[in-house]
Amino acid sequence: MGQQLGRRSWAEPWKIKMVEPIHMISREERQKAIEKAGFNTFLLRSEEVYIDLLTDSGTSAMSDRQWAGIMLGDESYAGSRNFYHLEEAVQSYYGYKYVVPTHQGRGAEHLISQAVIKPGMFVPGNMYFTTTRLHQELAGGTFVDVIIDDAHEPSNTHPFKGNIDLDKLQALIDKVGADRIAYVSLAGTVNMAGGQPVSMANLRALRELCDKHGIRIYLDATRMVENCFFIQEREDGYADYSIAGILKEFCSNTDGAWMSSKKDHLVNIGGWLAVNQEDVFDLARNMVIIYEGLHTYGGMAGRDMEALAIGIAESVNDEHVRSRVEQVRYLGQLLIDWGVPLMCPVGGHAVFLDAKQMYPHIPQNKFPAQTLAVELYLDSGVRSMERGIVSAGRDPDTGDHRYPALELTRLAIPRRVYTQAHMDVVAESVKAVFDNRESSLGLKMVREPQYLRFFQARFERIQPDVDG
Ligand code: P61
Repeated sequence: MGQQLGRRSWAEPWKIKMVEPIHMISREERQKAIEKAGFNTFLLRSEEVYIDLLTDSGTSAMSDRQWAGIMLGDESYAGSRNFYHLEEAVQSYYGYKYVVPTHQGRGAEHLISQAVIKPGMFVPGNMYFTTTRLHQELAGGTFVDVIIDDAHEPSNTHPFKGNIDLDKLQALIDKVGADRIAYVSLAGTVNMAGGQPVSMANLRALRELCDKHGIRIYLDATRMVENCFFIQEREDGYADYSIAGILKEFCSNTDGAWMSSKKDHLVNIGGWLAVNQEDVFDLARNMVIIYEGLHTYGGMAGRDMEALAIGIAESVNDEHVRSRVEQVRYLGQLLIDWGVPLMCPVGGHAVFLDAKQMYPHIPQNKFPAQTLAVELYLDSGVRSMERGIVSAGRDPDTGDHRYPALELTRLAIPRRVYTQAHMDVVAESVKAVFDNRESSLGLKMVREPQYLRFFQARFERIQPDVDG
Protein backbone atom coordinates (compact mmCIF):
# COMPACT_ATOMS: atom_id res chain seq x y z
CA MET A 1 0.00 0.00 0.00
CA GLY A 2 2.77 2.40 0.92
CA GLN A 3 4.41 1.95 -2.47
CA GLN A 4 1.12 2.54 -4.26
CA LEU A 5 0.68 5.82 -2.43
CA GLY A 6 4.32 6.91 -2.48
CA ARG A 7 4.84 6.56 1.28
CA ARG A 8 6.42 4.10 3.72
CA SER A 9 4.47 0.87 4.30
CA TRP A 10 2.88 -0.36 7.50
CA ALA A 11 2.58 -4.01 8.53
CA GLU A 12 -0.05 -5.98 10.39
CA PRO A 13 0.20 -5.68 14.21
CA TRP A 14 0.47 -9.47 14.66
CA LYS A 15 2.53 -12.46 13.59
CA ILE A 16 1.29 -15.90 12.59
CA LYS A 17 1.40 -18.71 15.18
CA MET A 18 -0.70 -21.41 13.54
CA VAL A 19 -1.55 -22.05 9.89
CA GLU A 20 -4.37 -23.83 8.05
CA PRO A 21 -3.32 -25.31 4.68
CA ILE A 22 -5.34 -24.26 1.62
CA HIS A 23 -5.19 -25.70 -1.86
CA MET A 24 -6.43 -24.76 -5.32
CA ILE A 25 -8.22 -27.59 -7.13
CA SER A 26 -7.95 -27.81 -10.96
CA ARG A 27 -10.09 -25.83 -13.41
CA GLU A 28 -11.98 -29.02 -14.43
CA GLU A 29 -12.72 -29.79 -10.78
CA ARG A 30 -13.91 -26.21 -10.20
CA GLN A 31 -16.18 -26.49 -13.25
CA LYS A 32 -17.76 -29.66 -11.82
CA ALA A 33 -18.00 -28.16 -8.34
CA ILE A 34 -19.82 -24.97 -9.40
CA GLU A 35 -22.28 -26.94 -11.57
CA LYS A 36 -23.00 -29.25 -8.65
CA ALA A 37 -23.52 -26.13 -6.49
CA GLY A 38 -26.15 -24.76 -8.91
CA PHE A 39 -23.83 -21.83 -9.75
CA ASN A 40 -24.31 -20.52 -6.21
CA THR A 41 -21.12 -19.90 -4.22
CA PHE A 42 -23.01 -20.52 -0.95
CA LEU A 43 -23.50 -24.13 -2.05
CA LEU A 44 -19.83 -24.93 -2.66
CA ARG A 45 -17.93 -27.05 -0.16
CA SER A 46 -15.12 -25.17 1.53
CA GLU A 47 -12.49 -27.61 0.27
CA GLU A 48 -13.49 -26.66 -3.28
CA VAL A 49 -12.46 -23.06 -2.50
CA TYR A 50 -8.94 -21.61 -2.61
CA ILE A 51 -9.19 -18.09 -1.14
CA ASP A 52 -12.49 -17.70 0.66
CA LEU A 53 -13.88 -14.16 0.44
CA LEU A 54 -17.52 -15.25 0.72
CA THR A 55 -17.80 -13.42 4.01
CA ASP A 56 -15.93 -11.79 6.88
CA SER A 57 -18.56 -13.27 9.22
CA GLY A 58 -17.24 -15.82 11.71
CA THR A 59 -14.18 -16.36 9.51
CA SER A 60 -11.63 -14.18 11.32
CA ALA A 61 -8.60 -15.56 13.17
CA MET A 62 -8.80 -15.47 16.95
CA SER A 63 -5.79 -14.26 18.93
CA ASP A 64 -3.75 -16.38 21.36
CA ARG A 65 -5.55 -14.46 24.16
CA GLN A 66 -8.95 -15.44 22.80
CA TRP A 67 -7.90 -19.09 22.48
CA ALA A 68 -6.69 -18.95 26.07
CA GLY A 69 -10.15 -17.59 26.97
CA ILE A 70 -11.71 -20.68 25.36
CA MET A 71 -9.99 -22.77 28.06
CA LEU A 72 -11.63 -20.61 30.74
CA GLY A 73 -15.14 -21.54 29.65
CA ASP A 74 -17.55 -21.82 32.56
CA GLU A 75 -20.26 -24.08 31.15
CA SER A 76 -22.74 -23.62 33.99
CA TYR A 77 -26.28 -23.53 32.63
CA ALA A 78 -27.08 -20.40 34.61
CA GLY A 79 -24.95 -17.46 35.73
CA SER A 80 -21.73 -18.39 33.88
CA ARG A 81 -18.88 -16.09 34.84
CA ASN A 82 -18.11 -15.63 31.14
CA PHE A 83 -21.49 -13.97 30.65
CA TYR A 84 -20.62 -11.35 33.26
CA HIS A 85 -17.31 -10.67 31.46
CA LEU A 86 -19.24 -10.22 28.24
CA GLU A 87 -21.82 -7.97 29.88
CA GLU A 88 -19.07 -5.78 31.39
CA ALA A 89 -17.26 -5.54 28.05
CA VAL A 90 -20.43 -4.42 26.21
CA GLN A 91 -21.30 -1.93 28.94
CA SER A 92 -17.82 -0.49 29.09
CA TYR A 93 -17.02 -0.26 25.33
CA TYR A 94 -20.51 0.46 23.93
CA GLY A 95 -21.99 2.17 26.98
CA TYR A 96 -25.45 0.55 26.95
CA LYS A 97 -27.10 -0.45 30.22
CA TYR A 98 -28.70 -3.84 29.56
CA VAL A 99 -27.28 -6.79 27.63
CA VAL A 100 -28.99 -9.90 26.22
CA PRO A 101 -26.69 -12.52 24.64
CA THR A 102 -27.73 -14.25 21.40
CA HIS A 103 -26.19 -16.96 19.23
CA GLN A 104 -25.45 -14.45 16.43
CA GLY A 105 -26.72 -11.21 14.92
CA ARG A 106 -30.02 -12.42 13.51
CA GLY A 107 -31.00 -13.80 16.93
CA ALA A 108 -30.70 -10.25 18.27
CA GLU A 109 -32.53 -8.83 15.23
CA HIS A 110 -35.37 -11.21 15.94
CA LEU A 111 -35.63 -10.08 19.58
CA ILE A 112 -35.53 -6.32 18.92
CA SER A 113 -37.98 -6.61 16.00
CA GLN A 114 -40.49 -8.64 18.01
CA ALA A 115 -40.05 -6.41 21.05
CA VAL A 116 -40.64 -3.02 19.45
CA ILE A 117 -42.38 -3.39 16.05
CA LYS A 118 -46.17 -3.65 15.95
CA PRO A 119 -47.96 -4.73 12.74
CA GLY A 120 -48.50 -1.77 10.42
CA MET A 121 -45.47 0.16 11.68
CA PHE A 122 -42.64 1.52 9.51
CA VAL A 123 -38.92 1.07 10.06
CA PRO A 124 -36.79 3.65 8.23
CA GLY A 125 -33.13 2.77 7.81
CA ASN A 126 -29.90 3.50 5.92
CA MET A 127 -30.34 0.79 3.28
CA TYR A 128 -31.76 -2.65 3.92
CA PHE A 129 -29.83 -5.63 5.17
CA THR A 130 -31.22 -9.03 4.23
CA THR A 131 -31.75 -10.62 7.65
CA THR A 132 -32.52 -7.31 9.39
CA ARG A 133 -35.30 -6.40 6.94
CA LEU A 134 -36.75 -9.91 6.98
CA HIS A 135 -37.07 -9.86 10.78
CA GLN A 136 -38.64 -6.40 10.60
CA GLU A 137 -41.15 -7.69 8.01
CA LEU A 138 -41.88 -10.87 9.96
CA ALA A 139 -42.75 -8.66 12.95
CA GLY A 140 -45.31 -6.83 10.75
CA GLY A 141 -43.18 -3.80 9.90
CA THR A 142 -42.35 -2.19 6.57
CA PHE A 143 -38.75 -1.15 5.93
CA VAL A 144 -38.26 2.23 4.24
CA ASP A 145 -34.88 3.16 2.77
CA VAL A 146 -33.85 6.68 3.85
CA ILE A 147 -30.14 6.55 2.98
CA ILE A 148 -28.72 9.49 0.97
CA ASP A 149 -29.01 9.09 -2.81
CA ASP A 150 -25.21 9.11 -3.21
CA ALA A 151 -25.13 5.61 -1.66
CA HIS A 152 -26.82 4.15 -4.73
CA GLU A 153 -24.12 5.43 -7.13
CA PRO A 154 -20.96 3.28 -7.26
CA SER A 155 -18.62 5.95 -8.65
CA ASN A 156 -19.77 8.69 -6.22
CA THR A 157 -16.96 9.28 -3.69
CA HIS A 158 -18.95 10.94 -0.87
CA PRO A 159 -16.93 10.23 2.33
CA PHE A 160 -20.01 9.20 4.36
CA LYS A 161 -22.23 7.35 1.93
CA GLY A 162 -23.99 5.60 4.82
CA ASN A 163 -25.59 8.84 6.02
CA ILE A 164 -29.32 9.15 6.51
CA ASP A 165 -31.16 11.67 4.34
CA LEU A 166 -33.04 13.63 6.99
CA ASP A 167 -35.46 15.07 4.43
CA LYS A 168 -36.49 11.56 3.43
CA LEU A 169 -37.00 10.69 7.08
CA GLN A 170 -38.98 13.88 7.72
CA ALA A 171 -41.17 13.11 4.69
CA LEU A 172 -41.93 9.66 6.10
CA ILE A 173 -42.78 11.15 9.51
CA ASP A 174 -45.10 13.67 7.83
CA LYS A 175 -46.75 10.94 5.78
CA VAL A 176 -47.36 8.19 8.37
CA GLY A 177 -46.97 10.00 11.71
CA ALA A 178 -44.22 9.56 14.28
CA ASP A 179 -46.27 7.09 16.32
CA ARG A 180 -46.23 4.62 13.41
CA ILE A 181 -42.44 4.65 13.20
CA ALA A 182 -41.12 1.78 15.31
CA TYR A 183 -37.56 3.15 15.40
CA VAL A 184 -34.79 4.24 13.06
CA SER A 185 -32.70 1.25 12.02
CA LEU A 186 -29.23 2.73 11.69
CA ALA A 187 -26.28 0.60 10.52
CA GLY A 188 -22.59 1.45 10.87
CA THR A 189 -20.50 0.82 7.70
CA VAL A 190 -23.55 -0.07 5.64
CA ASN A 191 -23.00 -3.57 4.32
CA MET A 192 -25.20 -3.51 1.21
CA ALA A 193 -23.87 -0.06 0.25
CA GLY A 194 -20.31 -1.37 0.12
CA GLY A 195 -19.24 -0.91 3.75
CA GLN A 196 -19.87 2.86 3.74
CA PRO A 197 -19.78 4.85 6.99
CA VAL A 198 -22.14 7.22 8.80
CA SER A 199 -20.68 10.49 10.10
CA MET A 200 -21.00 11.66 13.68
CA ALA A 201 -22.51 14.92 12.43
CA ASN A 202 -25.23 13.01 10.59
CA LEU A 203 -25.98 10.95 13.68
CA ARG A 204 -26.21 14.09 15.84
CA ALA A 205 -28.64 15.71 13.42
CA LEU A 206 -30.63 12.47 13.29
CA ARG A 207 -30.75 12.37 17.08
CA GLU A 208 -32.11 15.89 17.16
CA LEU A 209 -34.84 15.11 14.63
CA CYS A 210 -35.78 11.88 16.40
CA ASP A 211 -35.91 13.61 19.82
CA LYS A 212 -38.29 16.17 18.38
CA HIS A 213 -40.67 13.37 17.43
CA GLY A 214 -40.00 10.92 20.25
CA ILE A 215 -38.50 8.28 17.90
CA ARG A 216 -35.83 5.85 19.09
CA ILE A 217 -32.65 4.99 17.22
CA TYR A 218 -31.38 1.41 17.32
CA LEU A 219 -27.97 0.73 15.85
CA ASP A 220 -26.73 -2.27 13.90
CA ALA A 221 -23.27 -2.19 15.51
CA THR A 222 -21.96 -5.21 13.59
CA ARG A 223 -19.09 -3.34 11.90
CA MET A 224 -19.13 -0.20 14.00
CA VAL A 225 -15.38 -0.11 14.74
CA GLU A 226 -14.72 0.21 11.01
CA ASN A 227 -17.21 3.10 10.91
CA CYS A 228 -15.24 4.71 13.77
CA PHE A 229 -12.02 4.40 11.76
CA PHE A 230 -13.59 6.37 8.90
CA ILE A 231 -14.78 9.06 11.33
CA GLN A 232 -11.25 9.28 12.77
CA GLU A 233 -9.81 9.53 9.27
CA ARG A 234 -12.36 11.77 7.53
CA GLU A 235 -14.44 13.81 9.96
CA ASP A 236 -13.25 17.18 11.27
CA GLY A 237 -12.25 17.13 14.91
CA TYR A 238 -11.80 13.36 15.32
CA ALA A 239 -8.21 12.79 14.14
CA ASP A 240 -6.91 12.67 17.71
CA TYR A 241 -9.70 10.51 19.12
CA SER A 242 -9.19 6.80 19.67
CA ILE A 243 -11.48 4.25 17.99
CA ALA A 244 -12.74 3.37 21.48
CA GLY A 245 -13.55 7.02 22.23
CA ILE A 246 -15.43 7.49 18.96
CA LEU A 247 -17.36 4.25 19.49
CA LYS A 248 -18.54 5.32 22.93
CA GLU A 249 -19.58 8.75 21.68
CA PHE A 250 -21.42 7.31 18.68
CA CYS A 251 -23.37 4.78 20.73
CA SER A 252 -24.28 7.43 23.31
CA ASN A 253 -26.43 9.06 20.61
CA THR A 254 -28.45 5.85 20.12
CA ASP A 255 -30.93 3.95 22.31
CA GLY A 256 -29.52 0.48 21.87
CA ALA A 257 -27.83 -1.85 19.40
CA TRP A 258 -27.81 -5.34 18.01
CA MET A 259 -24.57 -7.02 17.14
CA SER A 260 -23.25 -9.86 15.04
CA SER A 261 -20.02 -10.45 16.95
CA LYS A 262 -18.87 -12.69 14.09
CA LYS A 263 -17.52 -9.53 12.44
CA ASP A 264 -15.88 -6.79 14.55
CA HIS A 265 -15.43 -9.02 17.60
CA LEU A 266 -13.15 -11.55 15.94
CA VAL A 267 -15.06 -14.66 17.01
CA ASN A 268 -16.53 -17.53 15.02
CA ILE A 269 -19.96 -17.31 16.66
CA GLY A 270 -21.87 -14.97 18.95
CA GLY A 271 -23.90 -11.80 19.23
CA TRP A 272 -25.96 -9.64 21.55
CA LEU A 273 -28.69 -7.08 21.94
CA ALA A 274 -28.06 -4.13 24.26
CA VAL A 275 -30.53 -1.38 25.15
CA ASN A 276 -31.00 1.46 27.61
CA GLN A 277 -34.74 0.99 28.24
CA GLU A 278 -35.70 -1.36 31.03
CA ASP A 279 -39.05 -2.34 29.47
CA VAL A 280 -37.47 -3.36 26.13
CA PHE A 281 -34.77 -5.25 28.03
CA ASP A 282 -37.33 -7.10 30.15
CA LEU A 283 -39.23 -8.23 27.08
CA ALA A 284 -36.08 -9.23 25.13
CA ARG A 285 -34.66 -11.07 28.15
CA ASN A 286 -37.90 -12.95 28.50
CA MET A 287 -38.09 -13.82 24.78
CA VAL A 288 -34.47 -14.92 24.51
CA ILE A 289 -35.26 -18.02 26.56
CA ILE A 290 -37.84 -19.10 23.97
CA TYR A 291 -35.65 -18.73 20.91
CA GLU A 292 -31.98 -18.76 21.94
CA GLY A 293 -31.32 -20.07 25.48
CA LEU A 294 -31.18 -18.78 29.03
CA HIS A 295 -30.50 -15.03 29.41
CA THR A 296 -26.96 -15.71 30.65
CA TYR A 297 -25.87 -17.62 27.54
CA GLY A 298 -28.36 -16.94 24.71
CA GLY A 299 -27.21 -19.84 22.54
CA MET A 300 -23.47 -19.48 23.16
CA ALA A 301 -21.22 -21.80 25.14
CA GLY A 302 -19.42 -20.21 28.12
CA ARG A 303 -16.13 -20.46 26.21
CA ASP A 304 -17.62 -18.58 23.26
CA MET A 305 -18.68 -15.73 25.55
CA GLU A 306 -15.18 -15.51 27.02
CA ALA A 307 -13.53 -15.33 23.58
CA LEU A 308 -16.12 -12.71 22.62
CA ALA A 309 -15.50 -10.56 25.70
CA ILE A 310 -11.76 -10.58 24.91
CA GLY A 311 -12.50 -9.91 21.22
CA ILE A 312 -14.45 -6.76 22.08
CA ALA A 313 -11.38 -5.25 23.74
CA GLU A 314 -9.13 -6.29 20.83
CA SER A 315 -11.57 -4.95 18.24
CA VAL A 316 -11.11 -1.31 19.28
CA ASN A 317 -7.31 -1.38 19.09
CA ASP A 318 -6.39 1.44 16.71
CA GLU A 319 -3.55 -0.40 14.97
CA HIS A 320 -5.75 -3.46 14.43
CA VAL A 321 -8.59 -1.48 12.84
CA ARG A 322 -6.22 0.47 10.64
CA SER A 323 -4.48 -2.60 9.32
CA ARG A 324 -7.82 -4.33 8.71
CA VAL A 325 -9.33 -1.46 6.71
CA GLU A 326 -6.08 -0.72 4.88
CA GLN A 327 -5.83 -4.33 3.70
CA VAL A 328 -9.26 -4.03 2.13
CA ARG A 329 -8.16 -0.76 0.55
CA TYR A 330 -4.95 -2.32 -0.77
CA LEU A 331 -7.00 -4.82 -2.77
CA GLY A 332 -9.41 -2.11 -3.91
CA GLN A 333 -6.62 0.22 -5.00
CA LEU A 334 -4.96 -2.45 -7.15
CA LEU A 335 -8.25 -2.97 -8.96
CA ILE A 336 -8.96 0.75 -9.32
CA ASP A 337 -5.50 1.18 -10.86
CA TRP A 338 -6.39 -1.52 -13.40
CA GLY A 339 -9.68 0.14 -14.32
CA VAL A 340 -11.96 -2.47 -12.76
CA PRO A 341 -15.30 -0.81 -11.84
CA LEU A 342 -16.10 -1.01 -8.14
CA MET A 343 -17.96 0.68 -5.31
CA CYS A 344 -16.13 3.87 -4.28
CA PRO A 345 -14.72 4.81 -1.89
CA VAL A 346 -13.52 1.32 -0.93
CA GLY A 347 -15.41 0.37 2.25
CA GLY A 348 -14.47 -1.16 5.56
CA HIS A 349 -14.88 -4.89 5.18
CA ALA A 350 -14.95 -5.72 1.50
CA VAL A 351 -14.33 -4.68 -2.07
CA PHE A 352 -17.62 -4.61 -4.00
CA LEU A 353 -17.22 -5.07 -7.75
CA ASP A 354 -19.72 -3.21 -9.92
CA ALA A 355 -21.19 -6.02 -12.01
CA LYS A 356 -23.67 -3.72 -13.75
CA GLN A 357 -20.85 -1.70 -15.22
CA MET A 358 -18.66 -4.72 -15.87
CA TYR A 359 -21.41 -6.59 -17.76
CA PRO A 360 -23.56 -3.92 -19.46
CA HIS A 361 -24.73 -6.61 -21.91
CA ILE A 362 -26.29 -8.78 -19.15
CA PRO A 363 -29.73 -7.50 -18.03
CA GLN A 364 -30.31 -7.43 -14.27
CA ASN A 365 -32.82 -10.30 -14.42
CA LYS A 366 -30.04 -12.48 -15.81
CA PHE A 367 -28.07 -11.89 -12.61
CA PRO A 368 -24.82 -10.10 -13.56
CA ALA A 369 -23.36 -10.11 -10.01
CA GLN A 370 -24.10 -13.81 -9.54
CA THR A 371 -22.45 -14.42 -12.93
CA LEU A 372 -19.37 -12.50 -11.86
CA ALA A 373 -19.07 -14.58 -8.67
CA VAL A 374 -19.21 -17.74 -10.80
CA GLU A 375 -16.58 -16.50 -13.28
CA LEU A 376 -14.22 -15.52 -10.48
CA TYR A 377 -14.55 -18.90 -8.83
CA LEU A 378 -13.90 -20.65 -12.15
CA ASP A 379 -10.82 -18.52 -12.81
CA SER A 380 -9.01 -19.03 -9.51
CA GLY A 381 -11.13 -20.74 -6.85
CA VAL A 382 -11.73 -17.36 -5.15
CA ARG A 383 -15.16 -17.37 -3.52
CA SER A 384 -17.23 -14.17 -3.45
CA MET A 385 -20.91 -13.34 -2.92
CA GLU A 386 -23.71 -11.80 -4.98
CA ARG A 387 -25.12 -8.54 -3.58
CA GLY A 388 -27.65 -7.45 -6.16
CA ILE A 389 -31.01 -8.60 -7.47
CA VAL A 390 -30.77 -12.13 -6.02
CA SER A 391 -30.00 -10.76 -2.53
CA ALA A 392 -32.75 -8.13 -2.77
CA GLY A 393 -35.43 -10.84 -3.13
CA ARG A 394 -39.06 -10.21 -4.05
CA ASP A 395 -41.43 -7.47 -2.94
CA PRO A 396 -43.77 -9.11 -0.37
CA ASP A 397 -46.79 -7.20 -1.76
CA THR A 398 -46.34 -7.60 -5.53
CA GLY A 399 -44.24 -10.76 -5.62
CA ASP A 400 -41.97 -9.20 -8.28
CA HIS A 401 -38.18 -9.15 -8.14
CA ARG A 402 -36.91 -6.03 -6.40
CA TYR A 403 -34.48 -4.27 -8.75
CA PRO A 404 -31.81 -2.61 -6.56
CA ALA A 405 -29.75 0.21 -8.05
CA LEU A 406 -26.60 -1.61 -6.93
CA GLU A 407 -25.64 -4.88 -8.61
CA LEU A 408 -22.44 -5.85 -6.80
CA THR A 409 -20.20 -8.83 -6.21
CA ARG A 410 -18.61 -8.72 -2.77
CA LEU A 411 -15.06 -9.77 -1.94
CA ALA A 412 -15.21 -9.76 1.88
CA ILE A 413 -11.90 -9.94 3.72
CA PRO A 414 -11.77 -12.01 6.92
CA ARG A 415 -9.80 -10.28 9.71
CA ARG A 416 -6.21 -11.38 10.43
CA VAL A 417 -6.45 -14.32 7.99
CA TYR A 418 -4.98 -13.54 4.57
CA THR A 419 -1.74 -11.82 3.56
CA GLN A 420 -0.90 -9.22 0.96
CA ALA A 421 0.15 -12.02 -1.41
CA HIS A 422 -3.37 -13.46 -1.22
CA MET A 423 -4.73 -10.01 -2.10
CA ASP A 424 -2.41 -9.88 -5.14
CA VAL A 425 -3.65 -13.28 -6.34
CA VAL A 426 -7.27 -12.17 -5.93
CA ALA A 427 -6.68 -8.89 -7.77
CA GLU A 428 -5.00 -10.67 -10.68
CA SER A 429 -7.93 -13.07 -10.94
CA VAL A 430 -10.48 -10.24 -10.95
CA LYS A 431 -8.48 -8.56 -13.68
CA ALA A 432 -8.43 -11.75 -15.76
CA VAL A 433 -12.22 -12.06 -15.44
CA PHE A 434 -12.62 -8.35 -16.25
CA ASP A 435 -10.46 -8.69 -19.37
CA ASN A 436 -12.65 -11.56 -20.53
CA ARG A 437 -15.97 -9.89 -19.60
CA GLU A 438 -17.61 -10.02 -23.02
CA SER A 439 -17.79 -13.82 -23.01
CA SER A 440 -20.15 -13.99 -19.97
CA LEU A 441 -23.84 -14.35 -20.79
CA GLY A 442 -25.63 -14.51 -17.46
CA LEU A 443 -27.69 -17.09 -15.59
CA LYS A 444 -31.29 -18.13 -15.04
CA MET A 445 -32.71 -19.07 -11.64
CA VAL A 446 -34.11 -22.58 -11.56
CA ARG A 447 -34.78 -22.99 -7.83
CA GLU A 448 -35.93 -20.20 -5.56
CA PRO A 449 -36.49 -20.63 -1.81
CA GLN A 450 -39.12 -18.44 -0.12
CA TYR A 451 -36.87 -16.72 2.42
CA LEU A 452 -33.41 -15.19 1.84
CA ARG A 453 -33.28 -16.92 -1.53
CA PHE A 454 -29.65 -16.05 -2.29
CA PHE A 455 -28.39 -18.58 0.30
CA GLN A 456 -29.93 -21.63 -1.40
CA ALA A 457 -31.09 -20.64 -4.90
CA ARG A 458 -29.88 -22.68 -7.88
CA PHE A 459 -29.02 -21.38 -11.34
CA GLU A 460 -28.14 -22.61 -14.82
CA ARG A 461 -26.06 -20.94 -17.48
CA ILE A 462 -27.93 -19.02 -20.17
CA GLN A 463 -27.65 -20.94 -23.46
CA PRO A 464 -27.90 -18.36 -26.29
CA ASP A 465 -29.71 -20.69 -28.76
CA VAL A 466 -32.23 -21.89 -26.13
CA ASP A 467 -32.71 -18.87 -23.81
CA GLY A 468 -32.23 -16.07 -26.33
C1 P61 B 1 -22.24 -11.15 5.95
F1 P61 B 1 -25.25 -13.05 2.61
N1 P61 B 1 -23.66 -10.54 7.73
O1 P61 B 1 -22.08 -9.94 5.74
P1 P61 B 1 -25.51 -12.96 11.66
N2 P61 B 1 -26.21 -7.11 10.29
C2 P61 B 1 -25.21 -6.98 9.40
C3 P61 B 1 -24.61 -8.11 8.89
O2 P61 B 1 -23.63 -7.98 8.01
C4 P61 B 1 -25.06 -9.42 9.30
C5 P61 B 1 -26.10 -9.48 10.25
C6 P61 B 1 -26.66 -8.33 10.72
C7 P61 B 1 -23.15 -11.54 7.03
C8 P61 B 1 -23.61 -12.99 7.11
C9 P61 B 1 -24.73 -13.09 6.14
O3 P61 B 1 -27.52 -11.92 3.34
C10 P61 B 1 -26.68 -12.45 4.27
O4 P61 B 1 -24.55 -13.10 12.77
C11 P61 B 1 -24.78 -5.63 8.99
O5 P61 B 1 -25.02 -13.43 10.35
O6 P61 B 1 -26.84 -13.55 12.00
C12 P61 B 1 -24.50 -10.58 8.75
O7 P61 B 1 -25.72 -11.38 11.55
C13 P61 B 1 -26.63 -10.80 10.71
C14 P61 B 1 -24.47 -13.24 4.81
C15 P61 B 1 -25.99 -12.70 6.55
C16 P61 B 1 -25.46 -12.94 3.89
C17 P61 B 1 -26.98 -12.41 5.60
O8 P61 B 1 -21.63 -12.04 5.33
